[in-house]
Amino acid sequence: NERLYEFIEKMDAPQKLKEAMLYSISAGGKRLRPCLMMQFYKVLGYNPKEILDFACAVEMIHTYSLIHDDLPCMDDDDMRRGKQSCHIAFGEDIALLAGDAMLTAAFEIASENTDTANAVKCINLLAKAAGMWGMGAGQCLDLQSENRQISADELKEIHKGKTVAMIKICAQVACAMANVSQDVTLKCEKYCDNIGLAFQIRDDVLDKIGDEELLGKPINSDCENNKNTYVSFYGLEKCNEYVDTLTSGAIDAVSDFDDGSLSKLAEYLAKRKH
Ligand code: GRG
Repeated sequence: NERLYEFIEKMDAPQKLKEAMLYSISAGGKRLRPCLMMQFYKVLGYNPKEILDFACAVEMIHTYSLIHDDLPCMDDDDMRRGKQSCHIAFGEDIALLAGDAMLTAAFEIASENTDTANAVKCINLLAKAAGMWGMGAGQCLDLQSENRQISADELKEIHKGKTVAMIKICAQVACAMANVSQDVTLKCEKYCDNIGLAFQIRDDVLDKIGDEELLGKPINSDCENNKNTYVSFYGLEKCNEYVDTLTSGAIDAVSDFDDGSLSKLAEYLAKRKH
C-alpha cells in the first residue's frame, strides 16, 4: 500500500486526477493479485520485496479495469467495495482518465529500477495479460455475450481473459523473475488457471447469494444485466462442487514445492465472502 500511494502521490499530475486514482486504489481492494505474485516468489525461494514494483503494477492494472468496468458504457455500476464508483465520485470524464492514467502508470512502475532481460520479459507478459491476449479480449467477448445464450466454452473463454489472465500473470512474473524451470512455471500456471476460474465462479455465486454489506454492492446485478454466469449455467450446487474440484486441482498442481501458503490461499478463496 505504501509503495502504491507514494508512487501516485509523487506524480506531477493534475490534483483531481491524482485524487481519483488515490480514491480507487485505496478503496478497500483485497490485493489478491500483488499478494499472490509476491507469495509465489517467496515460495520459489526469493525475497518478495524484490518484485514489489511488479506487484504494484498488477494492482494498478486491476484497479484501472474496475474503474472502466463500472462506467455507464460498460457494467454501469454506481457502487464498488461499499463506496461510490470512481465516476460517481469524480464524474465520467475524470474516471475515464484516472483509469487510463492507472494503466500507463502500471508500466511506469513496472519499468522502474528493472533492467534485466527477465524484467523486460515480464513487462511484455503484463501487457499481454492486460490487453488483447487476456483481460481486454475477455471484456470485449463479455460485452458481446449480453442478452444472448452462449455456450459453456464461450463462457470459459470470456473468463479465461477477463479474470484468469490477471491472476495467471502473477505466477508468470514470479516464475520469470525467479528463473525457474518450465516445469515449475507450468505447475504455477495450472494453479492459477484453477484458482482463477474458481474465483470467477465464486464471484458469480456471491452475486446470487452473497451479503450485500460484505460485498459492498447490490447482489443480483448479473441477472439484472442479462449476463451469462456460472450460476445461470450450472446452478448453485454444481458451482460449489466445481469450485471445490478446481481448488483441489490447484493445490495438487503445486504440491511439490508449496510451503502450505498456496494451498491455504486457494482454500480461503473458495470460501471467500467478498
Ligand atoms: C480493452 C484493453 C481493454 C481493456 C478492458 C474494463 C476492462 C478493461 C476490463 C474489465 C475486467 C473485469 C472487470 C474483470 C472482473 C474480474 C473480477 C472478478 C474482479 C474482482 O476482483 P477482486 O474481487 O476485486 O479481486 P477487489 O475489489 O478485491 O480489488
